[in-house]
Parts: sequence; structure tokens; C-alpha cells
Amino acid sequence: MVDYRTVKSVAVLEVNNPPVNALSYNVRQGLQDGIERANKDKEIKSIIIIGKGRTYPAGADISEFSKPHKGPNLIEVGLGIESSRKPVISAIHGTCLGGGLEIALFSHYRIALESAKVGFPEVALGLLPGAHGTQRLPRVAGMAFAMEIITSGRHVSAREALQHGILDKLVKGNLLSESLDFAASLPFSVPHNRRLRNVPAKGAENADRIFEVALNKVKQKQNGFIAPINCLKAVKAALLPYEEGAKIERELFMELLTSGQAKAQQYVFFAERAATRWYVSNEKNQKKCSAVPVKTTGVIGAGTMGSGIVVTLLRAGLPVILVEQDSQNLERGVNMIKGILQGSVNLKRMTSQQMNKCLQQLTPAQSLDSLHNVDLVIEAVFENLKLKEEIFGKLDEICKQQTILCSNTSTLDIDKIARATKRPDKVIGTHFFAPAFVMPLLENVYGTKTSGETIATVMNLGKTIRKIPVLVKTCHGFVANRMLARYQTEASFLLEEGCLPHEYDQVMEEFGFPMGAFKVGDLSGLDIGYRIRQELAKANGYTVTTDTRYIQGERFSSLADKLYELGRLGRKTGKGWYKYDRPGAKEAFVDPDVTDIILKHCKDAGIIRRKISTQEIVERSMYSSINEGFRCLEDGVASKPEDIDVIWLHGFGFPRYRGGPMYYASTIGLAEVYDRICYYHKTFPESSYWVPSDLLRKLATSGRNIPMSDWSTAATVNKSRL
Ligand code: TC6
Repeated sequence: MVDYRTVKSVAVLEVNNPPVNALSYNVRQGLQDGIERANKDKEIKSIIIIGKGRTYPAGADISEFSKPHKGPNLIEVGLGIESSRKPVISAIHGTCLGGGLEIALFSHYRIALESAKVGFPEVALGLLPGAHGTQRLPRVAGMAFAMEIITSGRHVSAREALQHGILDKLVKGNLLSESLDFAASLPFSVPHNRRLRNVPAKGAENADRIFEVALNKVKQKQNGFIAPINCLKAVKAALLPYEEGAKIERELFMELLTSGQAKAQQYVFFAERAATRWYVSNEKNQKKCSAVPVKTTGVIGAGTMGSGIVVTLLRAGLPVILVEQDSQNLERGVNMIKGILQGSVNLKRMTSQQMNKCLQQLTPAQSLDSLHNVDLVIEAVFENLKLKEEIFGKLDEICKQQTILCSNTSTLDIDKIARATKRPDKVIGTHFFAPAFVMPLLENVYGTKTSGETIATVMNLGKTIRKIPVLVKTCHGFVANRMLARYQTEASFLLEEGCLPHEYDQVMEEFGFPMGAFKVGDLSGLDIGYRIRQELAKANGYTVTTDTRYIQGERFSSLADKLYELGRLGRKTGKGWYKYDRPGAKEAFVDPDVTDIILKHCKDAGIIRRKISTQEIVERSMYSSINEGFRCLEDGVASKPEDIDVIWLHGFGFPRYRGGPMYYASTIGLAEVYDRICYYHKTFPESSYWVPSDLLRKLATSGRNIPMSDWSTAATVNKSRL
């Protein structure tokens, strides 16, 4: 794990633990042994720590956090490095992160390739840099920079790190030979100030003010997370004598390590990576199927969604032909695309040159014929099956044989759309989330006949366009909207039974969502839901009016439709579930008119309102969705619970520190969740989605704590085997 070799009078400790040289037990042991050996060897004058392959160590081994501790810990290894009598140089390339950066800061000198990045991403794992990182970074980079880096977890370029004193030198070319030259230029002993414990933290004079500013920022931006606050407290402790600061860091670290948040965030780290791995069958899976190259793309529909998708593709360097029949809509779409890109330039997320390059790759067109030669088309027109079938039929005629045809439908059956073509193997859903150029999720939806090659291609495309792709099987609403429908329906019933929109939203925002369901409704527009309900009614042969209370025996709330019919479409009209200063404004105010509408609605329907507890709001919102999540596993629509969690985290802003709805259910305990679902089923028999999922029942009543990794297989095995 750590190869020891000597080059003239230098000991080179090369960490060899692919893929990212994580500081696993054997690496820590190897580093400790290597430092000792080099110090004992009279021929050795200095020591270089370097990573083999793609990177310097990218941090502690996260998979070890949940296992019993073995061997020397990172602090012991680090202190051994710092107290080495012979100068230790960290030679950095790739990503020097977390424990890796701590090892570098224990070293006496840091030299790096210009392409390297450094950072403390622990905060994303619900932790703080607990091997004295919070004590050492302020000693080289100052309090303010240390607080910013440690609470944001951002990766800092080598150039910026050099400016802030984190690195001593940048080099080009061969890192090892440059480091050997650097080693040759050093004194034989370690100067006092190269051991960072001997150096005071920088910026002590303004520490209180820096702390307050940073604290306000994290409370605003990372509300609900405990790690950023502990990070700040630990950095502030760097003002104390070294040992005292380190002791405080330890206490704050242990508080986080044992917290539910850290466990959830570490689960998310692996879930995000697991979600990109896919398996449909022995023939269709990631290992067996290769993606075809996508060099040219087309998007149909220049509305908000289509334009957002175009921006995403352009930013990834892909040329796009945007097709919209109506010239005015096309012009509006192109302007929207320009506006979004200009916004990125204003925010310094891209340069004007990059924006111009993107725009050169955009070809607006009014006819589908212009798509004849592209590799992949994404249809993003209005959610209407007939319209989509018509478009796919035409595309099948127009596009070259190899073209993959994707639909951005958020609910419709991919098999039905595929049937409109003679190439169902090349038809797939690519469900983006609004706004498509911001939201990281891409829910890819395969149909019965979609080929493994087509799946591989869109999963690959997801990565190319910097999204998190998750694969699900077709059904009405797929995973995201199928589960979300439960959540939204319960929210509307809670309004009828006693809540007001702001009361509901406050509870769910305190739970950790960035916005409650009613604020989200106002943001997306109440016309969207209205049109979907009307389309669904048409397709299924029933009518929905503002007097409808039941649809095919199922309870229904017409409150949202009442608001729609009053022209309250949300933010865009300045009125929805809330009121706004003007159309398009963001700040939502409680509107007494909405309260009146709700109260009248209840009176007319004979509903007696009551006080609803926070617990009931959370349970009904989450457990109804979770029950549906178990059904998705049961039906094979989702292949693993991690996929569902990633969909909620990146599609709906589910709080990361709770892991995702399925992980959240596991922390509550499936027996408890199942009991409550049974209770709500009994209480609300006219909402059939409260019928407990078979899979959940099996897992909850098995008498064993079945790990999440076994939930999907449990869906297919006999209860007696559980
Ligand atoms: C820390 O250091 C705390 C110390 C305090 C101690 C007191 N451990 O992301 P990729 C795996 S906390 C274990 O796809 P990329 C990953 O699961 C740690 N495994 O690659 C994946 O496995 P799979 C602070 C790890 O090129 C494979 O490596 N450090 C670790 O897109 C490839 O990963 C971090 O938080 C790890 N530390 O990005 C850094 N890292 O193939 C976390 C990766 O089986 N890592 N794996 O799915 C990253 O941010 C990225 O992996 C990257 C490379 C930027 C290093």
C-alpha cells in the first residue's frame, strides 16, 4: 500500500491504493513505518510522500468509518510526520483532499503540479477535518480562508492554494523529479516554523467578526446541517494553544461522527455512486452494454424545459439543433437560452468567450427534417401522449437509423411512445427536472424494448452533461413523480383537514426541504398541475371540476383547481397559494384571501377542520411517499433503494442529512413506519395508496433488521426466507 524506495539520499514513500489512494489502515501503517525507517537510516536526508497513479491521497477511507478502528489513526501518523527530524515533502497531484490534505499539512513542505486541487470536503460527509486540519489550515491560510474552505468543502486550484500559502511551490512536468530537486535544495534539519504547530493562526485580530460572518452564511446556505457549525467552532479554536485547539477539534469531530447526519451523508456519498451503476437483466447491464458516441443532438420544443435542456447540452460542448414550429416561440426560446447563458457569465460561472462558443453550437430550426442526421434527439413538448406519438412517428421516418429518440416526458408510458416507431429499441425517457440547467438529476426511463446500448448511451450522456443519471423502468410517473404525487396529494388533504399553506410549508422546511409543497407549486405554476389533471381525466374518460370530491372512488381535493380558476397561477401571476409583491417576485406572503378560499371550500364540503400536529404532517407527507417507494421496488420500477434516495435528493431537494426517504425510513425503523402506514390506511380508507406495500410488510414483520442492500432481493423472495 505504501512503497518505500530510496533515490540517492531521499526516501520516497509512494502511496499505492487505487482508485484514489484513500488513507486505509494499510496506508496509514505504511506511512508511519516509512517515516520511522527513513529517520533511522543515516543515509537518508529527506523524505517525499507522493501518490501513485491518478492522485495524492484523496482522503480517509470512507468505507472504514463504520468499521472497528485498526492500526494507527491519522493523527498519530501525522504527528509522526511532523516530528520527523528529516524534512518531509508532500508532492501533490490530482486531488489532495480531506485526510490527504491533513497529511500534507503535517509535512514540512508542499509542492504540487499546477493541475492539482486541494480541499477539505469532510463537511459533505457530515464531518470536519478531524486530523488537525481545522488547526493547521488557519496557520497557513488564515482564519477567513480556512472557514470558507472547510465549510464549503470546495476544491481549490493549486494556483489559489499557492496564493494562500497552502502550497510552497508549483511545478510542471515530472512531479517526482521536481520534488527530488526541491528536496536537494532544503536544509538537513527542519526549521522551527515549518512545523505548523509552532506557528500562530493568521487573522486572529478579526477572528470574532470573521466567525460571526461565516456563521450567518452557513445558517443561511446550509440550514439544518450541524457539520458546518462544528467546522467553524473548530477553526476558531485554532486561536488557542495548539494542544487545546486540537482537543476541541476532537470533541467537535466525535460529536459529528456519532451523529445521524454524518451517517446519512456518508450513505449518500456511496448511494450517488451506486445509482450510476445499472442492471436490467443478464443481457442488459452496465458491464455488458457499451454506449454509442453522441456527437450531435436535437431538442424539440423551445419552452422552459426544452430551453433548459439545450443550455445543459451546449454547456457540455454538444452541438444542438433546436426545433420549434412556431417562429415566435422559437425566438422566445433562443432568447431564453441566451439569457440563461448570460446569467452564468454575470455570475462568473463562464466567460463571454465560452458563452459565444456555446451559442455558435446552437442551430434554431422550424422543421423536424433538420434532425435527420443527429445522433440523439430529446423531445420536450407539452405532456400529451397523442402529440408525442405523432412526433416520434415522424422522427422515426426522418432520423437516420442509429438515432436515439428520447422523450422528456415526466409521466407517460415510454412503451406507448416507442410503439409509434419502428425502432422501440432506440426509444427511451430522459426526464430532466426544472430548471433543467440547474437541477442535477436525470431520471432515465427504459421501456420493455429499449436496448442495453440505448440505456448505456443515455446513462453515459448523463455523466457527459454533468447530471446524476438514475435508471428506472417505465410506468405512470416513473419513480420521481409517482412518489411525489403521494406527497402532494397528502399536502392538499392536510389543507382541507386543518393546515394552511404556510403552516404546512414551515413544517416541511423545518424537516429540511428548501421549500414546502405550496411554495414549490407557486414556483412551477398551478396551471401545470391543472393541465395534467385535465389530461389524465380525458385519457381515462372522467371529468374533474371544482366540485369533484372523489375520482373513481378515490378521495380528491379540488382546492388547487379552485385557485387555478381564479387565475392564481403562482409566482408568475403574483398570486397562488401565497401572494407576491408583483408577478415574478420571489418573496411569498401569507394571503388572507387563500385562507378564505380554503375555509369556504371546507365549509361547502362539510369538512370539520382540526389542529394538525407537526408529526402528522411529516408522517403523512413522507410515509405515503415511502410506501410508494417500496411499491416501486416491489414492481422493479426502481432497482435499489439508493436510486430512489438519489432521485429525491437531486430532484426534489430532500435534505441530504436525512439520506433520502428510503434511508430515512430505515433510521425510523421499518416496523414503526409500517405501523403508522397501517394506521393511516385505516383512517383514510378512500385513499388506496395507504394500503401498505407487500414488500414493506414483509420487511417490517420479518422480525429481523434487514439491511437496505437486501431490500430489492426481498421483493422477489418468499417471506419464509426473510
Ligand atoms: C476524511 O478524509 C476525513 C478524515 C478525518 C479523519 C480523522 N474513501 O468519485 P469517484 C471510491 S473524509 C473510500 O467515482 P472521481 C468511490 O466510492 C474523506 N472510497 O471518482 C468510487 O468507488 P466505486 C475526504 C472512495 O474521479 C471510486 O473511489 N475525502 C473515496 O469522479 C471512484 O470515485 C473525500 O471526501 C474515499 N475517500 O472523483 C473525497 N473516494 O468505483 C471523496 C472515492 O466502487 N472522493 N472513493 O463506485 C471524491 O470526492 C472523489 O472520489 C474524487 C475522484 C474527487 C477523489
